[in-house]
Amino acid sequence: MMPMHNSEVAEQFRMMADLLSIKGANRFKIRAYRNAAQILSNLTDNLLDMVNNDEDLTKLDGIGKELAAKIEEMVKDGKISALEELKKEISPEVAEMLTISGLGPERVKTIYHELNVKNIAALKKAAEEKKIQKLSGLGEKTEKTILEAIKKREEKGEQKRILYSRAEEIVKPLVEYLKALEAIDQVTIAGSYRRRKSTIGDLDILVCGTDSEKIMKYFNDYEDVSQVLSSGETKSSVLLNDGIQVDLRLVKKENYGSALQYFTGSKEHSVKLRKTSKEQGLKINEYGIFDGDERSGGAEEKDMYEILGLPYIEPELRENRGELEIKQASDLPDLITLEDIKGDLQMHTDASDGNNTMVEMIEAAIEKGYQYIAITDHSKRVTIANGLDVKRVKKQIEKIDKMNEKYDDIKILKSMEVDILKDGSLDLPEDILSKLDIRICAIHYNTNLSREDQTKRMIKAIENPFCDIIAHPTGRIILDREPYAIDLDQVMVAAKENDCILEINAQPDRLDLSDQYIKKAVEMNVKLVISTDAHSTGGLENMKYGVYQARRGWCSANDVVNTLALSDLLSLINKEGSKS
Ligand code: DGT
Ligand code: ZN
Ligand code: CA
Ligand code: CA
Repeated sequence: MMPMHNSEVAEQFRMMADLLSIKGANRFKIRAYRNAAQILSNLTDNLLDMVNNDEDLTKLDGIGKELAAKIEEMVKDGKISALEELKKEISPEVAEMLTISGLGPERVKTIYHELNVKNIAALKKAAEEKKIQKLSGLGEKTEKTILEAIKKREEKGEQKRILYSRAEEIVKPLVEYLKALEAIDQVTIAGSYRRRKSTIGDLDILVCGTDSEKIMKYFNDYEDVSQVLSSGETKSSVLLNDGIQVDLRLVKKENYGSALQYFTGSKEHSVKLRKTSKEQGLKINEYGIFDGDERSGGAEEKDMYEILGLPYIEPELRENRGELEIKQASDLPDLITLEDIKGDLQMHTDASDGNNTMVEMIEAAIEKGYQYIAITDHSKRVTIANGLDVKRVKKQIEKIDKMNEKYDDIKILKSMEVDILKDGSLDLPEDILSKLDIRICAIHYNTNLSREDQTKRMIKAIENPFCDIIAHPTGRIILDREPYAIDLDQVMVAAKENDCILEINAQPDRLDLSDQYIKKAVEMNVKLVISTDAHSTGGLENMKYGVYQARRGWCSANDVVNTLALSDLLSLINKEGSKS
């Protein structure tokens, strides 16, 4: 269940004002939206809560009936129909021109209407062709400012990143396509994709093969390529239709290992590796590892580490976070794999906001070979997800008891995703919490508390003897929503002291905890769990993304509780139950 932030509503209002101003609408109307956006950004009450509690929104400064209705629409439907209509008329890309310094709504309006310039790329072209200076109210100086601003923006690399899971969808058919060509012997995706970063800037593909011309032409002809940026004998760069860049490099078989090491990165890791080799009087580059003029290796990637006396470093660890300071392979973590996972401890059914029935979720989990799952529907506070009140939780408990009688192959744990209320207390009473096998607690509302208050609230929940797991600890949505303000270092200390388990939420746009904090948790010996938070049977497949993230955080199987056999998991939880 995704909490709605005030800032999201404010953002929609701002967009509304921008588009209306480019359209040339009534300036009072435009100002009303801008004012409202400003007010909502600074509001301490949560709009979602207000709507859910049927509070009168018009009591807020600057919010009249019309805007109140739009806020409700946004909270309930996730969008504002008037804005959607407006976007059909004027694309948000037109509004993006407003972010170029020197351009306000008046000027964007003129450029759009006079030159039919609809995005920043077209704006740049028009400026280069000196068309902007001819427009009334613009002139040569503004044109120059615009061009400079666009160039600066390009240098800063306003490159859009995509989720790892999206990159995976792009990579699969592309790799198949490449492998189908006989002239290509070997294909590997390097770069951040191989390191399994949560987001990917561009894709870096290494191939080995015989006929350069043929291979490059074949790659450039791939049906999803929209533009060939550059193409030479050993490298070709293209843009795919959705704007993602792919760099293909053709390397010689004898250099494959060194090239793979080089193009896997990270840059910081490789810089450090080069320094290490220098200290030993050796030289490394994408063509191999050299002692003077003599090549000591590079056909295999492991050469690049072995010859330097280092253990092989898994790609997920190559971020220069201490991995190259470790000299013994046995001191590196034995990274967790998907096969280590024995169960899934967060999923929803149609009792709250899931799409599948309990039976469907159970059977899908059996299919995956799990020993156990926890059914974790939302508690009553999360009204928007049809959260369960005490009466419905009791029914759910009975239902799970029956399921356990019916299914021998799997244990279904009685659980709930219990909302952590604003004051840090839990959304269900103790007598019902005590009837559950395991309790997952999470923040969904009041996400804009101060850092101090949010931290206190979370720690209070962690100190509650009924809190076994904290789900999605920061609430981030990658590429979309920042984590709420919280001091995770303090949270982890509290988790450690109270034997509370922290979740690595495996949804590819959450991956919450982040890799850096997972690594800290591992160092502190805070227990972790990888859960899919599935809202459908298909959602159970996301487990692998959580595992990748855990590997990036240096996790071995024994850092993660859902690698335990059921009996061990239960005794761990029960030990916690008696912690206070
Ligand atoms: P991304 O694409 O932003 O998600 O991240 P990467 O790591 O894939 O970075 P990218 O695509 O710029 O470069 C791919 C790899 O090539 C990178 O991980 C390491 C290597 N590389 C690129 N530039 C340099 C460099 O200046 N020095 C070294 N040592 N390696 C580099
Ligand atoms: Zn949740
Ligand atoms: Ca890349
Ligand atoms: Ca690249």
